[in-house]
Amino acid sequence: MIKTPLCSLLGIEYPIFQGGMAWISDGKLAAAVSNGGGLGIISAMNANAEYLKGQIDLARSLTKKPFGVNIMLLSPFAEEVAKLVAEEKVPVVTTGAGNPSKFMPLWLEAGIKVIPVVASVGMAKLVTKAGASAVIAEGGESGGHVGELTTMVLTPQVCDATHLPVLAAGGIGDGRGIAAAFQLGAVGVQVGTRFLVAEECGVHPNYKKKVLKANDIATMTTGRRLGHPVRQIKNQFAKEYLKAEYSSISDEELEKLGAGALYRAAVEGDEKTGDFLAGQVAGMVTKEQPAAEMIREMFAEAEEVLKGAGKWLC
Ligand code: TUI
Repeated sequence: MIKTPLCSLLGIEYPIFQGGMAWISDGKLAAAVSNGGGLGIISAMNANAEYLKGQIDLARSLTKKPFGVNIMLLSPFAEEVAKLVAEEKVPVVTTGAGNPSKFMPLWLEAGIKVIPVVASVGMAKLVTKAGASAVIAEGGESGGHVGELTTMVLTPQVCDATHLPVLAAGGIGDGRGIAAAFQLGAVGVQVGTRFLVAEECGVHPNYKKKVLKANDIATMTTGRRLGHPVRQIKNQFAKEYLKAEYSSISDEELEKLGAGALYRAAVEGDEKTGDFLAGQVAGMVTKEQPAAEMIREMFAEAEEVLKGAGKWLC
């Protein structure tokens, strides 16, 4: 059995979070992960409070276990969803793509455990001071909005910079990755891309197919010109977007080009014009299975790896 301080902090069986993936991580997927002993997380993405309330109610109808909500700080609805999670007293809030400090007093007042995703040591120190319960150190191997550092170098530096429990994220999709994260000092992991092919995940079947078919070099990043690099599976959309970034079109035109592309991938399954956000882990995800089975399998493998961790010592 692998038990870490994260399990007792949150009342979960396995120290694993399911990443809040926009248009993908809904109440049904979050409940399945929580019922499997991890922490399921609903993505508030770019949606309003009414949508999020519906997903929170759905999760509560499917599980009695704790779950979380991820708030993407670049969302135009960040303010209203921040208020909603406080009213609803959601047990855990994770944040992404920015500095959550301005919402922290509201969430802490509501008794919420706030666990921000950070991509740098500076942000880890800042959220530690602001009252976070733990931090997620996310390397650029992950899907969606990514930072510059890899999980391998970011995780130990974040562990050195904070007394809080640290979860590693980015590039983790099996038990070997979990064991490696623990060796870097993490006491938990966040996994996105592998849960995208969970049976309970309602993303369009074409999205799952793309992840299952992906190899080691199937992803690429775009978005550096606008300051928000995003990792996705290479396809017509991603290649055209990258070309446009290096052309003379205006930033406004470029933004327009990206609008709705994730929706076209996740909801409509449009293989050409959709933007299939995914982490580098896509290259090692090979089968669709129930979320609970994924969790059991990953931790059984991590245990085996950790038991053999001293095998090269002489
Ligand atoms: O947020 C994510 N992943 C995402 S958000 C998203 S929607 C989006 N689409 C286009 C452009 C931007 C966003 C799709 N996937 N992951 C968590 C994450 N947070 N990764 C990196 C960070 C991060 C980056 C900078 C956290 C804090 C941060 O601070 C910067 C600062 O100093 O404000």
